[in-house]
Amino acid sequence: MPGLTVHHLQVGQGERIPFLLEELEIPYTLKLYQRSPVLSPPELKALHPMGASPVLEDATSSPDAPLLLAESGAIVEYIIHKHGNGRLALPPSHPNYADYLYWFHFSNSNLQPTIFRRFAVGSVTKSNPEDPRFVNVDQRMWGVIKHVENRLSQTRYLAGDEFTAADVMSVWCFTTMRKFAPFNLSVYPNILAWLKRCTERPGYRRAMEKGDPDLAIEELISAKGPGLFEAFAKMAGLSK
Ligand SMILES: N[C@@H](CCC(=O)N[C@@H](CS)C(=O)NCC(=O)O)C(=O)O
Repeated sequence: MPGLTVHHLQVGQGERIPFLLEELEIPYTLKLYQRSPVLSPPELKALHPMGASPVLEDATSSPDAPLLLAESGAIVEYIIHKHGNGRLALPPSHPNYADYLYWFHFSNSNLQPTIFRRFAVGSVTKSNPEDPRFVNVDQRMWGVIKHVENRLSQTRYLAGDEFTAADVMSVWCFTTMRKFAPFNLSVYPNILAWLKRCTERPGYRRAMEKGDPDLAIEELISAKGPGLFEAFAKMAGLSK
């Protein structure tokens, strides 16, 4: 039956989409791709001009010409409003609407780029604590992490007391993303407790079982974080 197909490059941010769909209990087909050896394989590159994961294919309206949508934030909003009756989003009438928007967008617009910039500059500068280029990105990243920690010391979830799509967007930055850009969460107890709450959810468990069964959730949510993605470590010259 034509419906939704999620194209997911394993060990990556595409995991957000099965997570959302499981939470919303919307049926979908999951098409998995393996990194080759780090980036997208040719068949995923051919799917969309950006060649990246996730990509959503929606054949519900026109089975012969399915819609293809990339960008995880856009996909999450599309699914919620087109197929989910607005569930897991907060509406403008909700007192936490602005918080919801802020934290939803924070993930891809601030958190993720800041973490990855610190990793990239760290690779070039050998994370030299006396190199101002590294000091700048390092301080910025810990500032952003502290900002999330402060938020979660006040609220159970990012947008407030309810679990929302803002959490769906952000969890991966603290879990699977650390396989590429490691950082330690030992002194961030509120982030660790939030990660535990989010990843205990049956929707997350089902999504990871289907999409990335080889990832150990206990490692992803540990303070130390998971081990590096091997092919990426090799490429970045980090393997022993
Ligand atoms: N901003 C995009 C980023 C997509 C992206 O870079 N995805 C990574 C997976 S973590 C990817 O496909 N990398 C492989 C490649 O670019 O070849 C989103 O949120 O969907």
